[in-house]
Amino acid sequence: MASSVLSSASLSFHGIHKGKSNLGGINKGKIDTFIKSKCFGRISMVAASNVSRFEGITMAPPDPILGVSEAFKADNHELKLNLGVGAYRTEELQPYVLNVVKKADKLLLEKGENREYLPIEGLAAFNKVTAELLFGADNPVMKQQRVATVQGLSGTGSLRLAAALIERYFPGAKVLISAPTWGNHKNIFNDAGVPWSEYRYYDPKTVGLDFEGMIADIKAAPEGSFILLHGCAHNPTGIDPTPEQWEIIADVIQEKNHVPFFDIAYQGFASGSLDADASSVRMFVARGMEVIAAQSYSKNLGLYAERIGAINVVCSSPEAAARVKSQLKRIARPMYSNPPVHGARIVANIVGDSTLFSEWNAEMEMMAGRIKNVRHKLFDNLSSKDKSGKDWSFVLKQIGMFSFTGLNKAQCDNMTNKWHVYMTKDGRISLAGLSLAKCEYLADAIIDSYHNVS
Ligand code: KET
Repeated sequence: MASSVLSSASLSFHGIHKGKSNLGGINKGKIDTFIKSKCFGRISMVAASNVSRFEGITMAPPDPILGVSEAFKADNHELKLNLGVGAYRTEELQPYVLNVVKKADKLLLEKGENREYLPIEGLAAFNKVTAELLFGADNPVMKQQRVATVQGLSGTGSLRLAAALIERYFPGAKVLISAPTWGNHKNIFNDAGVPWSEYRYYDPKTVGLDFEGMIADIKAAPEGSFILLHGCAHNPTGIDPTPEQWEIIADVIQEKNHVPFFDIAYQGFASGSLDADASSVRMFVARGMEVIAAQSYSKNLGLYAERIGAINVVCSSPEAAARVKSQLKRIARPMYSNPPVHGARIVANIVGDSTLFSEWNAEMEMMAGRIKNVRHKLFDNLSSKDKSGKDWSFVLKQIGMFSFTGLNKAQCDNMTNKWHVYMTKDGRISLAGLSLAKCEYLADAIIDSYHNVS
């Protein structure tokens, strides 16, 4: 304590520095008296000017998703359940590090690679495999070098780069986002200064897709708009278009000369298959369309904190792709200079090694399978416990990490305040944070909130 008083004092007051060596045996009370007596004038001066320059800055609200985890931590109730953030948990509700990631980590440690800066665009080996995973290694766009791929700070950072590109090179162009969508999309486009509006997506009556509304709104958007689409496992609704509906969406986007802009944060997590989950993106590319796609490895490899993902822009010529890539680098450089290396090496090593790659696929299937199991158990519990005759089958129709319960804000508040179930206020629950053992408790909480809170 005494030394911290001394060192902080010595930082602020040059005069004390000299005295420091003479104070070896003095206790804290004496030091305080010493500081006050020697420097009283100076201290009161500091206090007088102690009105913060930041006085006008108001308190920001908690983040609607990540803020839920903070509230969860602060609750001491033994039955508490965190179904807020989309992060995979084991059946014991513990965070999960994939075995294949542990293996890749060990190999990287053995190799003892250096920590030099990456190039602005990221690790070349990562950029190659990430585009191949998304589009397919034998996709002609890869051979024709028509894809500009830049490693980003996971899905969020990659979306942000694309947003900056749109703001700079398509001034005034609008991004259309689904209603509802992942909460951070609006923040990303707002901060990048990109105007956005919503297209209809979710129909509360059917707890399904409002396909007609979606098509009408995309048709009505100004020509050349950017249409943000969730590649698979739509967040927060868990409702994806069917393959036939995807084709119609692509028809309309093509007719209107819009640009499809995919956010694909759950590849492999929706169905358990990387290829199946990329089929929407690949279908658009196969039509010869120019496509933007932001990828994330937070969920499918559990690399949440490594911040690893990529932005891909499929262009109609290799020359355009090279120019787009150069401009993405130009945007990244003053934002964060260059991306982190560790997650990129993990992905590149896993995808580049056939044994590790198949192990990854098996673990992804296991994770997707666990989520499907709790989805079924939750549905069974809801159906058997709720005697009102309400149809809960929508839970089974949804896909991916989430279930959109249809609970309103007051009902969600009841889930948290009465039942200690933490979830986002839009009615979304992360099934990845649920165990089979907790399904019955959750069903009780949902039934109570649905029927007893209006
Ligand atoms: N897109 C979507 C659709 C998405 O759900 C997330 C994360 C991201 C992008 C970005 O993830 P990143 O870790 O930046 O690669 N969603 C979960 C976490 C979050 O909100 O940040 C969630 O919805 O809970």
